Amino acid sequence: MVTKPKRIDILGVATASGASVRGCGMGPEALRVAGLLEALVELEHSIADHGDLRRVYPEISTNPSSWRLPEQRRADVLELAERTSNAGYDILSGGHFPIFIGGDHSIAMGSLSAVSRFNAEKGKPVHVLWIDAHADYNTPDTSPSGNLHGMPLALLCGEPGFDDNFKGDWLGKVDPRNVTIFGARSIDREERRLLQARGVEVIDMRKIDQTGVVGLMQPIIERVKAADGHLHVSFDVDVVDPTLAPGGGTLVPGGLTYREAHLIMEMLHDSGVVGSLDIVELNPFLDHGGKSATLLVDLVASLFGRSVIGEEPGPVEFVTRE
Ligand code: 6HN
Ligand code: MN
Ligand code: MN
Ligand code: MN
Repeated sequence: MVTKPKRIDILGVATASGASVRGCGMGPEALRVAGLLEALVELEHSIADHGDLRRVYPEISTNPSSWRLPEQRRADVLELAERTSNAGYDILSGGHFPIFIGGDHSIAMGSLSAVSRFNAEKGKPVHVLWIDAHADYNTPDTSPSGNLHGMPLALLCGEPGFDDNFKGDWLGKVDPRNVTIFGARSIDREERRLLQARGVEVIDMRKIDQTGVVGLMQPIIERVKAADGHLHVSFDVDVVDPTLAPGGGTLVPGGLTYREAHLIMEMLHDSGVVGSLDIVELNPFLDHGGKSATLLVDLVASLFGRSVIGEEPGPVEFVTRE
């Protein structure tokens, strides 16, 4: 059993600029409509909703086949990464638990930067659990698509290939040996080489099939506990099987079952080591009647203590919108 975090702060980052498929900019609102705040209040957490960071596009795309041009989307990603990093850092400095709701996975350039900057000052090691069908460890040199949502982990792990626009006070750093990718089933050729060279742990779906979630999660949790570390969980909706979560732009068959996904969150709750969370890649335009959004809200509830048997609820301190 775990003490409740001080206060949970929700920060939306309403963007799809890291992806080539539009729609996940609507993700934060869909998660709210699916009852994210209410689920946390129901569990008697105190929460604050900071609303959404978004970029007001200074120009209309003239590209008929796509939407915004690659260089425009890159400018969006960079601006939002800086703003997310700074806003996330302020939330952590206030002693609160940030939930970053996307938005495509490029928002983790900002969220993970906030987490790593904050903990570096405290001398606390950051561990990352990247729950995703993909590894998101491409660089501009290895990426087959050029899409920035496939690159946030590589950027944070200090991989070469990113130009100076990707540097700045906002950018944090993560040790690749403290990163575990969980649920992978689509990794690009050069990306796989990089992961192996850096010692990133990759738990693919085959390992999950053979060993099961419990035996794979336990050592991850123990390692963070032994290091007295901060665990950042980055949850990409496409890790779940597409039959259960169709609301994503880069779906891959053969994903987590409903119970596997919940069990991961339940174990993480009980571990008490999670200090921050991303919920990303939800595309309400592709979702089926809110199915994926609802599943994500239920998974967040599991991470924050929802259980069938129930537990002693703590007091509600306050609920605010900022
Ligand atoms: N995501 N590896 C592919 C790429 O384009 O780099 C897919 C990335 C998907 C990213 O799902 O967050
Ligand atoms: Mn991802
Ligand atoms: Mn993915
Ligand atoms: Mn199973």
